[in-house]
Amino acid sequence: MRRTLLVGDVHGCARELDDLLDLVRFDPSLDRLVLVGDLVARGPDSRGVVERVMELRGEFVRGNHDEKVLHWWRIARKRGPSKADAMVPLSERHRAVVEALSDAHFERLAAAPLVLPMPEHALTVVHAGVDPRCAPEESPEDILLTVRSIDDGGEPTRKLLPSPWAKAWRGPTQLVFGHDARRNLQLEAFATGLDTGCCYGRQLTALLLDAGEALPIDVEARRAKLVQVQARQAWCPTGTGDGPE
Ligand SMILES: [Mn+2]
Repeated sequence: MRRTLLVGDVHGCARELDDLLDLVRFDPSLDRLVLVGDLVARGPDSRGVVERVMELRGEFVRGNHDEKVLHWWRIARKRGPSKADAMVPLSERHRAVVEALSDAHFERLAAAPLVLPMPEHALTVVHAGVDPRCAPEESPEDILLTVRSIDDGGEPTRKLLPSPWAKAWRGPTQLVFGHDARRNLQLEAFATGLDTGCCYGRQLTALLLDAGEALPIDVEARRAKLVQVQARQAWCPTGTGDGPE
């Protein structure tokens, strides 16, 4: 039976991605792999993750970490690595990623959209979220890549505040997203957050849907579609900032 596996933020955790694929007995000749972005950084093997996704012809939306290393690469390719270093200062974890990836890997990341509609499953994939006042396709790039909350003035922000954007999103589109490991699994009326902090030693979480199956609107029915593997270890310390790092 053909299925779609929608995977939360992998962040370089290639072994856990393999564990998840094994758990569901993923069949690359039949099944479809889709990721919510942030394939790279934090974990031990960003290159392995990108390679696996390319081998399996996986699809994904670009995450903020993917975009960070792409920003460096776009400049490096045209003007050289030292110009890129001057214009896009990299943290140690992003430096390790740009050193590990080949041009072919970067080209695959660069080809990923910010919004991936999946009408077959009555859902749309984004990395971080949307401005709940507009349709996903109309949300600004920065919001799609980094939003976490709605502030007191009603504006979307990357900060971790008491109101998650996902509670404010009233559909009608069901959104599947990642990015927000500190909130962990989120099952809202019209949004499902899959970042359960694998790179921090928690879990890698996915939704497993049959071909043509709409994402269940009922929260408990949706929960029944989740599959999860435990991280092999904590690969990086838990983040503290609200920034893009
Ligand atoms: Mn992210």
